[in-house]
Amino acid sequence: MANRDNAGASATPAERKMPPMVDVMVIGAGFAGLYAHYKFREIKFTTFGFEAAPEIGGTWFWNRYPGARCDVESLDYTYSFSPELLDEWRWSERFATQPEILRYANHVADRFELRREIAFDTRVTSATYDEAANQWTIETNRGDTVRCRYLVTAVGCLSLPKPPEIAGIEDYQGRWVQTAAWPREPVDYAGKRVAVIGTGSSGVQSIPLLAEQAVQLTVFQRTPNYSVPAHNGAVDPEYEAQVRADYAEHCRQRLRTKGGVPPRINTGLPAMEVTEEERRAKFEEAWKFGTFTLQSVFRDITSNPEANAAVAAFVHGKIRGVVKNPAIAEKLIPKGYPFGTKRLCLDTGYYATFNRDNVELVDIRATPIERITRTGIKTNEREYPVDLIVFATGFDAMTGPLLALNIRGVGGKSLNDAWKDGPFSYLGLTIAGFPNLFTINGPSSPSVLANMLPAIEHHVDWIVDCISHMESNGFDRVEADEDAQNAWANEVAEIAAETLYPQSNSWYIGANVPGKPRVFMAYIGGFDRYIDRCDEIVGNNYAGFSFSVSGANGAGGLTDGFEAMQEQQ
Ligand code: NA7
Repeated sequence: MANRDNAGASATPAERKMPPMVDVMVIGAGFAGLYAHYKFREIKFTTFGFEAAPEIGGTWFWNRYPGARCDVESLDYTYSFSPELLDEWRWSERFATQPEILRYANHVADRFELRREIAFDTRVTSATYDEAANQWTIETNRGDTVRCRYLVTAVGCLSLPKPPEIAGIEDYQGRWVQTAAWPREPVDYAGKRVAVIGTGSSGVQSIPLLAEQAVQLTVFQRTPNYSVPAHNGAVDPEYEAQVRADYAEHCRQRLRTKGGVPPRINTGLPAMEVTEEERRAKFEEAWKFGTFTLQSVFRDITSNPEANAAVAAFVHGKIRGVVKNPAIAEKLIPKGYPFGTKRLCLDTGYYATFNRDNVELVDIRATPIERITRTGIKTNEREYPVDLIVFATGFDAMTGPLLALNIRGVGGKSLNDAWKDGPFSYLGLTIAGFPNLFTINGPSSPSVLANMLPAIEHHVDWIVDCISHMESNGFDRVEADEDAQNAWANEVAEIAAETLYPQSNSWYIGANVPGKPRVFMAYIGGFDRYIDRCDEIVGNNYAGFSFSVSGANGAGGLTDGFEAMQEQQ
C-alpha cells in the first residue's frame, strides 16, 4: 500500500529552509493549491505550502488504480486562467486517464514555477489561530512550525480514504491495496485471484481492467450504483476545433451552467411534459452521448420522482440488455434510491464484465461479509480464497480532510467541535470563529457537484479579491458572522430538500462513514446561481462578513524576512 504519511523523511526544518512566516500558507498541492500559489504570487504575497504526497497532483497523485480517469471531458477539465496554457496543452482522450492528468498538473507546475514554495512529504498536524498576533501557526509531522497571516486549505473533497472497515484485515496473509492509495510500483494481479470491495466510481472503473488479467475476480457489492457508458475515445477533432475557436469564451460559459460544464444535450423541459416516445428518444440520445447528460437532459430528473423513475426504468432496461444472466442483472440493478442521487459513474464495459466466466458478483446485503480470514473473505454463506483484496470503499468526503488538519480557531475552539453536528460554513469559503481561514471547495459550496477546475478558479479568485479588499481598506482580519453562516446553512439545506438527493445514503450526505452527521454537504442550487450569490454578497459590501483591524503587528517584518531569504536562495 502507498504510504500516505511519509513521517520517515529526515531533513530538519532548518535544512529544509522552512520560512518562519509567510503571508499565506496553502495546505495541499493539487489543482487548488497550485492555482492558489500562482494567484497569490500575482498580488505579490509570499506563500508557502505543505503537501503530504512526494509530488504535486493531489487526488491525481494518489488515485492511480487501473482505469482511473476523470469523468468530466478533458477539454473542460482545464484551467482557464492562462490563454497560453489553454492553447498549448492538448488532451489525447475525451476522458483523460490519471497519468495524463498528472502530466497536465506537472506541466502547469513547471510552466509557472509553482513547486518552489512547497514542502512535499509533509503532513500538517495542526493549525492554530493566535488571536493576540492575528496569525495562524501550522505544525507538521516533520517538526516544522510556520506562521502565516492567512491560511488557505486546498486539501480536496475526496482525499481522506476510509480505512478498511472489515474485521480480520490484520490476519490476512495475502496482499491488500486501496484504490485511493494505489502503490506507485506496478501491482501484479495477472493470474491472481482478486477481490474488489466497493462498487462506486473507483470500483466501476477498475473492475473491467482487473477482470481482464485476474484468473478470478470476485466483486463484493453493498449497493449497486448507476453507471452510464463513457463512450471514451480520442478527442473529437470537430468538437475540439469548435471549442478552441474561442476557448476563453467557452470557459466563461462554464460559469453560467449548473455543473461547470456547458451542456451538449439539454431540452430544458420537465421530463413528463413530453410524450413517452420523445422522452425515450432523448434518454437514448443521452445514453449514446455519455457524460452526466442523462441526469440533465430534462430539467427535473433529480427533483421530480416521476421523471426520476422514468430514467431509472430506462437504465434498468439497459442493464438487463447487457447482462446475460438475469439473476446477476437483477443484483446489479440499483433499487431503493433515486437515479443520480448517489454520484453517477461513467464506465467502459462495466456491466458487460459480469458476463465473463472469471467474474463473480457477491451481494453482501444478502450474504454479509463476516470477516477477512488468513486466506480470503468470509461471508455468512462461504469463504472466498483470494490473493489480492482491492478496497474501493471510498472516502470520508468533504469534511474529513479538513477535520484531519486539527484546526483551532478563536479561544482554542476546534473545528471538530464546531462541526460536531455537521459542517457550518459561510459560502463554503469561511467559518465563523476561524478568522483569516479560507477553504477552497469547502462544504456548502458546489464543490463536488461542479466541474472542479472552474470551481477552484472561482474560489481562489474570490479569496484573493477578498484579501485584496481587506488590505486596500486597512483591515487585517476577516471572519464570517454566525448569523450569516446559519442563514447560509439553511439556504443550502432548503435547496437540497427541494431535490431527491437527501433520500439516498450517499457520501454527499455522510452516510458512508459510520457515525458521521447526516447533512447534505454541497450547495446544489447550481454553480451559476452560487456565483451569483457570491457576487451579490460582495456587491452588498461583503454582507455577512466582519472585517476588522486586529491591532496585532509584527507580521510584516517576518514576511519581509522570508522575502530576503528567498532572494538569497
Ligand atoms: P464511493 O463512491 O464512496 O464508493 C465506495 C463503495 O464502497 C460503495 O459501493 C460503498 O457502498 C462501498 N463500501 C464502502 N464501505 C464499505 C464497507 N465497509 N463494506 C462494503 N462496502 C463498502 O467511492 P469511490 O472511490 O468509488 O468514488 C468516490 C468519488 O471519486 C466518485 O464519486 C467520483 O467523484 C470520484 P455503499 O454505496 O456505501 O453502500
